Amino acid sequence: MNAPEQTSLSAATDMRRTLDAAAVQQLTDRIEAAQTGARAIPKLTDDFPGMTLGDGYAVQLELLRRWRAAGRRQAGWKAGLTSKAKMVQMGVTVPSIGFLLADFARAEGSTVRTDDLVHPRVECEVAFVTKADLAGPDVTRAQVLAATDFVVPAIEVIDSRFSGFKFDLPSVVADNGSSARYVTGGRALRADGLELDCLGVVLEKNGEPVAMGASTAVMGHPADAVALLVKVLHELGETLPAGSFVMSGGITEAIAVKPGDVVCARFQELGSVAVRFA
Ligand code: OOG
Ligand code: MG
Repeated sequence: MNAPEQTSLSAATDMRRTLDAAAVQQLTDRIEAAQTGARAIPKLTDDFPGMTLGDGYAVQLELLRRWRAAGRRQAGWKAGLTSKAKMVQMGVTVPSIGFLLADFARAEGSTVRTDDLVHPRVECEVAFVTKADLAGPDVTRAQVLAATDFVVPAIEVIDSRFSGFKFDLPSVVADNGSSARYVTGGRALRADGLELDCLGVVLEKNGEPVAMGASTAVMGHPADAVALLVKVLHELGETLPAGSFVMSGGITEAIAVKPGDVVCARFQELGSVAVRFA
């Protein structure tokens, strides 16, 4: 397998902004309406071609602020576009992060509705739960692992709110990294007993293998994606508190799902996670 395309961390964390406060509010209105109404909209850069990564995060953080003010609880964060398979599929070469609300979670083995989603896709990911705070621009893989309480296998259900699932980096960041639902399952295990950088995974849809890979595809080691996430948070003036749930990014390309599909992600060591769509 080829090494993941190397991306510059400074490129991922240049937070210069061009939008004024009114434009951030207007774009957050658009994203919030599209997410709540499960409606596809044109990507934001069609109207705001000068939009930067920093502008995208300004919209994302305003969306988070609104939803927390409405009483929704944050479970943690996700890193996305952290594997070459994902980058190639989406045509984006820089990883990004998004927030995860507790109410995005669905139970393993449950049936996930699709009528409140636009065009869902599934991804298999290694998720982390932390037991110590992580903060700053230079967190290492070892520090992430020391701060990890356990890892758990997960399926993320992503759902871009942009027409045709087509976007660029500022737009997808504003859309909270296409976050929609997530399902954990399998076995929660301590990281120190695992070779976390070489866990195989098979993604099955309706009993057929549709994608397969290994965790090394995520930046060489999924903990490095968590370190990248902490760096981006630092640039945004945030930290990763103990007790956070963190998804490290899809190992393979994402697979489209429709009502009636059953998806199972089978991870080496970590067990499997299954979910049905209706
Ligand atoms: C962006 C979200 C990417 C991942 O794991 O790479 C992501 C997208 O592809 O829509 O969640
Ligand atoms: Mg993902």
